[in-house]
Amino acid sequence: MNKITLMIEGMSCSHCVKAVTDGVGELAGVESVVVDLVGKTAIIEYQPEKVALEDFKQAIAEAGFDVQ
Ligand SMILES: [Cu+2]
Repeated sequence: MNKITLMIEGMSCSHCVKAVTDGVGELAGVESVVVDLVGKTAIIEYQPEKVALEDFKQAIAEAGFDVQ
């Protein structure tokens, strides 16, 4: 299991947090997602053989936000 912290720009409310959490959370191999609206972070625990940084970036972009 790996753990990564991403910086996310553009989240402004709990709906944004939910969009990011759901978008990343539905990826195969993701064990947990904790999004901090104030800190602008997402802490993701994942199985590195199944999913990678590019997948997180894509899912977050599809939710409408940028990874720094
Ligand atoms: Cu929002």
